[in-house]
Amino acid sequence: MLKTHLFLRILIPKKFFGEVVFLDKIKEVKAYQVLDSRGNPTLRVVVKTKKHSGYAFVPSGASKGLYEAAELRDGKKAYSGRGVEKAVDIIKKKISKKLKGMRVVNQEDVDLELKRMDSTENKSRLGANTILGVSLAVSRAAADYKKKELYEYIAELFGNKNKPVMPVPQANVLNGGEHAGNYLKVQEFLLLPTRAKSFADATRMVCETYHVLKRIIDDKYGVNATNVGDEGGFAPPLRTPEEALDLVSKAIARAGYKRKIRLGLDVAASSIYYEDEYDIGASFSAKGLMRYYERLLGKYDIKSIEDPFDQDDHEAWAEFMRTVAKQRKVQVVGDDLTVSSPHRVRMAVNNELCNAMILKPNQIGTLSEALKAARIAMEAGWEVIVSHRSGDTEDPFIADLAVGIGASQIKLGAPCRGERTSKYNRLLEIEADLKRRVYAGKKLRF
Ligand code: 2PG
Ligand code: MG
Repeated sequence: MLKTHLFLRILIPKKFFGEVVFLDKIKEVKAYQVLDSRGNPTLRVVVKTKKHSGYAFVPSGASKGLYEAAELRDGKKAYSGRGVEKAVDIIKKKISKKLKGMRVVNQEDVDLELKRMDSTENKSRLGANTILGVSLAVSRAAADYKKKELYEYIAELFGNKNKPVMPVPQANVLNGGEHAGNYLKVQEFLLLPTRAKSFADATRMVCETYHVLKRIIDDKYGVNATNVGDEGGFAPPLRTPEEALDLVSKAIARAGYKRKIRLGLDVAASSIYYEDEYDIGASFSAKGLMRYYERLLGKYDIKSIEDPFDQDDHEAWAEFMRTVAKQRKVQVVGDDLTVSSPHRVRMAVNNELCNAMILKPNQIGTLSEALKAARIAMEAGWEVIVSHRSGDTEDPFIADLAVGIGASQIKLGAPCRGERTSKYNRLLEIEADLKRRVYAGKKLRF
């Protein structure tokens, strides 16, 4: 390789050398204002080299953490201020020029350059959405250049040499909180098919339970109650977490998957925290909420709780970990708490605030930083749950991300609506193509 390089160096005039040898150099970065699943504008970015290209869509959350990197929105009349034309302009006029000539295989260099150009703590100058679109599209272009599947290339970037692991889906089948027009305060009721044989088997279990749940809701609340929320889960007129948990538990049992599908909650507690009180249907102090969770854990087959407390209520997180989580062996997941930031994950590891994290690249803005956050978490023995956003697109990037880094779980909504099924479908394809792989359900502690 080195010899060929030297040989070419002698033959080719200096100014054309890089051009000929490095076919992975960025020629152009294109950007488009398109739509997300809520009918809000978002970005599609395309990175082009001479012969290769990569694209990415940017998702957007509703229940965002206080410490997430900032999205850039136009703030004009069009689309109620949510347009992303400014971001499109920045990519076309500034980023494309700056990155021209950089190599798509140098992900960290590209991400560092993007961070340098932005130069703010929370990526507010260029916008985390702007930066992320470019960062992810660069990685796809690199995979294309290397003739690798995206998950294979991500595994290489992450240094993951293990046998491929297919993640356990966390399927959000009942939507509440900021994702639905009902009074349910807990945002997500999740199916975790841990005892499946494969991802395909897990998908089947989720789909069958989802359809049984639809019939149960129809019988009890009528057909109007079977419409779906932002993540494809049903959004019936429920008020208390118990009502929701009763419905889901019944559906699991009726579908024949008792103890094979466990339950998860995303309380998204930062959205229900007002002046030291949590409004989860009834009002609780942090201590009261802990006791309430304990009762729920005793009554239902709940194995995972995401954002059980506010992002700044660290004392409650730590106490919950020391007491309830320890006794009950429950997975305590940081999302708004950790915001996929290496710095915040490190803080949560040091203070033992949780034992798992949600990984959403758009919370932090570059692929390199998201990978770094996942690495810190895995080294601490945490589970990593790669996740969609409530406003998502047809881009299945997170499916490849989960397999690439060997995440044990992926949160991808209900098996309903195209922006959700695109992730299931990509994982089904990856699994079918892989000769050797394991299903992560076997390795989980619950
Ligand atoms: C969450 C997410 C995804 P949002 O809280 O985990 O389910 O919701 O994208 O609205 O932040
Ligand atoms: Mg969450």
